[in-house]
Amino acid sequence: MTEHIPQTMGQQFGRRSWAEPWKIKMVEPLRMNTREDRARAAAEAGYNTFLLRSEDVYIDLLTDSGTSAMSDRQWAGMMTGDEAYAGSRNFYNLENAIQTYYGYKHVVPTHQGRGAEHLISQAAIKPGQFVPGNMYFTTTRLHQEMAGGIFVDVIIDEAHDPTFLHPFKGNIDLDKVKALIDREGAGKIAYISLAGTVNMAGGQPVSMANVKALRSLCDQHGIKIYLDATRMVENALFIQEREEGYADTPIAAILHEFCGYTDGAWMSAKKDSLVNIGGWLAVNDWDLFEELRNMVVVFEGLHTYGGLAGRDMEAMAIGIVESVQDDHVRSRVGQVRYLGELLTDWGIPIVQPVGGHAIFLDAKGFYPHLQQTAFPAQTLAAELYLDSGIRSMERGIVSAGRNPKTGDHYYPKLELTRLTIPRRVYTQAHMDVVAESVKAVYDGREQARGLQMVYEPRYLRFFQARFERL
Ligand code: P71
Repeated sequence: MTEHIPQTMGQQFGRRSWAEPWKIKMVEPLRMNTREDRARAAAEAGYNTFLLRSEDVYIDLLTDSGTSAMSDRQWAGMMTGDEAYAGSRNFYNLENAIQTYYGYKHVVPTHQGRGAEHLISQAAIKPGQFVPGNMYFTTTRLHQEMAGGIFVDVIIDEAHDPTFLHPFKGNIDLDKVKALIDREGAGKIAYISLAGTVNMAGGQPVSMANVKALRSLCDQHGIKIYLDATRMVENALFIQEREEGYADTPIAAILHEFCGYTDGAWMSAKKDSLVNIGGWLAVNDWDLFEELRNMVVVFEGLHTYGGLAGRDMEAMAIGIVESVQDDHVRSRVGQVRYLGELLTDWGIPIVQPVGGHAIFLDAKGFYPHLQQTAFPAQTLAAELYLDSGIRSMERGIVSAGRNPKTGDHYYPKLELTRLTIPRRVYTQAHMDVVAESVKAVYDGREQARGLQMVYEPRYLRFFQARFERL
């Protein structure tokens, strides 16, 4: 692990400039189309950005998941893939990287994050048990519900207010957890589902003090904590920058300490770990591990590949090491902030403070004249695509889905459109294009009429729903 934090040239001399700690070796051409092309493509896609062909997209900010550029080292590692059915050398490299940097004892590879969510939910939730979490993530909550769990939101109230400035807006409100324990008893709680940089709250971090306090509360009641470590590296940067006592602690050490307060973690390595596919589940308890290792052969593949090729596991092992380098994390989050600062300077409503992986546009702030049932965030995503071929993602009422009992829409307080920045893919000039496009859509905000949903699938409707313009 790194002993000291490497400084960029700018930092060494106290200048404001910073830059990526890499240069570009291979490029992929982008396609630019016309407004007419985009109008046709948007209508064909039912105004759902998930249904667009990527060929019709200019700058793709749908997600930071699986969209990173791999390094030359990772590509070289791909060539050393040991494609044995059992006991691949690359599995042991991956296991070693997870044990070293995340600190958990026992590792189960999975094809991606939701594969791991499925296993932990089935193994650790008994039907009727509560699963308190710091806000929810779509796939996480669905797997918990499919295992018979009842999700309870225990994030601090401030997280639901897009303009409230709080350094650790992802924190758990311990009083909410205590109240649940008092009301239901600790035995009715499956585990605490804790996420680093809470995605749906705008990529907001959890403080070290919060996880420490949570650990001691859970110890008093014998409750386990499992961590969604998907963007925990980015969370570590916020701790380094904002929490007293961590300014000189390397990202790798902060990550290791944080994970040490939890009993295990699941991971979508498609984010922090700089790979196009992969995930894992890791726990400290041997008995739980035995159960998970047994289940993985039913749903994913043998416990030494979990649905992945050997080469994928090698790329992940190398990606983990690259992902915890301080200069990498700083430039990654720095690029997100650069875009955030442009938009903030122009008075465009975005979730504040800017989080780690994306800018979240506040669609209610864009379209105060639209009812939530006219899908403001979906409308904004469609308008951005029409303006300049930028693909974003709805994170509002469509994503929130319906209450399975009553069939009513959930009405989330946050109605957001996410501009998600892939890692090591776009340049600062691309961010300028994005900012100007957002501004153009903001300037034309009064013309927006909203959308109506004309097709609604049963599960995770946001992926495949279709809309028409009102
Ligand atoms: C993101 C994704 C990918 C995604 C998933 C569902 C709908 C739309 C987009 C995936 C996450 C995540 C967190 C915190 C678990 C997963 C699942 N995020 N936890 O943000 O952000 O991982 O996609 O590898 O199965 O675009 P998986």
